[in-house]
Amino acid sequence: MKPILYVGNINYSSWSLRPYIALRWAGIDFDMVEVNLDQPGYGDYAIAEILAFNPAGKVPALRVGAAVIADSLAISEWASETGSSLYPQDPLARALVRSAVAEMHSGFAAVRRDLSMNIRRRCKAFGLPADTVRDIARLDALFAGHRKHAAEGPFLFGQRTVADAFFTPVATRFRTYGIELSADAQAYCDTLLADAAFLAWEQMVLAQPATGFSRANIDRLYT
Ligand SMILES: N[C@@H](CCC(=O)N[C@@H](CS)C(=O)NCC(=O)O)C(=O)O
Repeated sequence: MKPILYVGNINYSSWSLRPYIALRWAGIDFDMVEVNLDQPGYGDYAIAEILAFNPAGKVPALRVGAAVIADSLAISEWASETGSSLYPQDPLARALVRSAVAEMHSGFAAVRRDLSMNIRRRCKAFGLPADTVRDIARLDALFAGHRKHAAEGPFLFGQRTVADAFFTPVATRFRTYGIELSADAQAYCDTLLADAAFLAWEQMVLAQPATGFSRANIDRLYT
């Protein structure tokens, strides 16, 4: 049986997009099941449909045989170790990739709070608080700072790595809310948004009816 990736609403679930990209890039054949997060239990990790496969009550989760890997980073690591590697060979380069991934996985709370992923949407954010402006500046510096690898390829560390899978949702947030970036950071985001794996996800989003999300304020911000 193929692994099954359980994801949240694909227009909104930034956590879900990351392992989808990593699995695709690693060349893993998998099925995907989308769970509607806009239902009772959301926010309390108590959606019954999710609890049926992940006792932590969260998506994404990857079922591999009898096992369930229940975290976007753990799934991406599994993809990289099972399929084509998504890390460079050199230990120091690997550490730098992991450092960028860890910074995303455990940080940028203000960007997550104020620039919710909404792939379909285009608007202009205004009046962003200082912590969000700081997060955006740090992401811009992180993106632009790694462009020294540009000679080896257009991704953050040249070739595709788990870091790029983790920053793809951020690139959609910046596009959705019209965030202005430095030229190098913008070029990097453009690379992520032109990638075939992301475009396949975006096609799935655009093929769905545009429904809102009643259990969060994401559709009401900046209108
Ligand atoms: N650390 C986890 C976080 C996953 C997570 O927070 N998922 C949210 C998606 S919005 C969720 O499942 N929420 C369900 C709920 O709030 O009830 C990962 O990276 O996979």
